[in-house]
Amino acid sequence: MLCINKPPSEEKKVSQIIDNGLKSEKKRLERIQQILLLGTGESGKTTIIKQMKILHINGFSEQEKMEKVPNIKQNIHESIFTLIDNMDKISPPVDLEVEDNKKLAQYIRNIGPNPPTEYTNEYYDSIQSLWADPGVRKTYMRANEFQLIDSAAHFLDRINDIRDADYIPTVQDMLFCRVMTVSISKIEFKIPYKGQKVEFWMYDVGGQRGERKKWISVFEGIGAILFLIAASDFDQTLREDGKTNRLREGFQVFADIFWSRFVRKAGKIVFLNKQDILKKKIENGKKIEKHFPEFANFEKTKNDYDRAKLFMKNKILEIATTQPGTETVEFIPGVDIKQEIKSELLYIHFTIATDTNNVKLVFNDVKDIIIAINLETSGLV
Ligand SMILES: Nc1nc2c(ncn2[C@@H]2O[C@H](COP(=O)(O)OP(=O)(O)O)[C@@H](O)[C@H]2O)c(=O)[nH]1
Ligand SMILES: [Mg+2]
Repeated sequence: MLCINKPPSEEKKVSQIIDNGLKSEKKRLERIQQILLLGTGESGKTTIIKQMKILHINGFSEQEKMEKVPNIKQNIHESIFTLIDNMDKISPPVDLEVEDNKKLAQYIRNIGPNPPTEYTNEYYDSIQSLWADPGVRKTYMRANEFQLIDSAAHFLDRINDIRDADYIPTVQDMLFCRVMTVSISKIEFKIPYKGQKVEFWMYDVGGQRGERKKWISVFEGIGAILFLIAASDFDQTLREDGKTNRLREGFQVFADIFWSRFVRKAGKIVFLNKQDILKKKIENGKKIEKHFPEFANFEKTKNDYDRAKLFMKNKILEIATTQPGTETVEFIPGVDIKQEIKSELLYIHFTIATDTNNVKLVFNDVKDIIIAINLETSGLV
């Protein structure tokens, strides 16, 4: 009897295609998903890295917490010194309201911008007295007129715990502790997805003007860019020059990245961050139209906070849909070849990077998007 290999039935073919598809998807999921965090200084990049450590690794060890104590104390000193130093420099100036505080303010001024070598009771008592002074509180409300770190109130409010010799930072303290990033660092973690463990590498960089030239060195192989803009920056100026509006700079840097040919294939996700501070500023009567006149007539029907959110989201969409025409690429010296730039999909989220639950929810969405983008760009879907 002759045995002939029968051609596979349609059904078998389909199941084979699905099998192959699943195998390839499985393979694709074995690929490392590389995410790059970008954004101007103090937009919240490092805080997102800390949240990944909390959510996907093992959080902070006792030792890691203890190592941050000097930085937290440094944050306290920088905060009180900046407040005291600026109260008579802003226009109109603000006075201390408690007479006895004047000599304490001088004592802090004499220490200078760097923390003291020894933290005495006199030092902590002085800070507590000064922070309670209504004049200092008024100066704090006008912090957009000078450069104050965002964690100032959090740590000045907690000075009673922090001055304790047995003080161990809480997770919240770890999230609020501000240390400027000057190098490029990477965090690795795995997330369960469709029965597999998908590996993520997330890169953190410095955001200040001088640091941005280093960004290009990490563009290679990046699947997604997570771009942070501090939405609360609308009434602040850049620490780098004390002049440029911080939010405008955030939008500008985003535009440069969005349309950069070096990261054309990477998925782009924007976090409009510091929503808690934005909301508080608006509730305190801070006006966006003072800095962005076009806000005055924007979507008058909504409440001011919702208007602000929509206004900023629209700004980003505007950037993403306003193609800067063609890009000139110099392939041969002296000969310009115009190259068409195509925009990719864009995802926008409103975030509070210091709120672990908020980041957990948002990142759950973001991770799906990143994996989907990665599957797409690898030509599978
Ligand atoms: N209240 C509040 N503070 C934030 C938020 N995101 C970041 N911060 C604080 O802002 C400061 C700068 O954040 P950081 O992550 O260091 O910014 P980076 O320069 O982009 O890395 C830190 O003190 C953070 O705790 C937020 O959404 N809300
Ligand atoms: Mg940083």
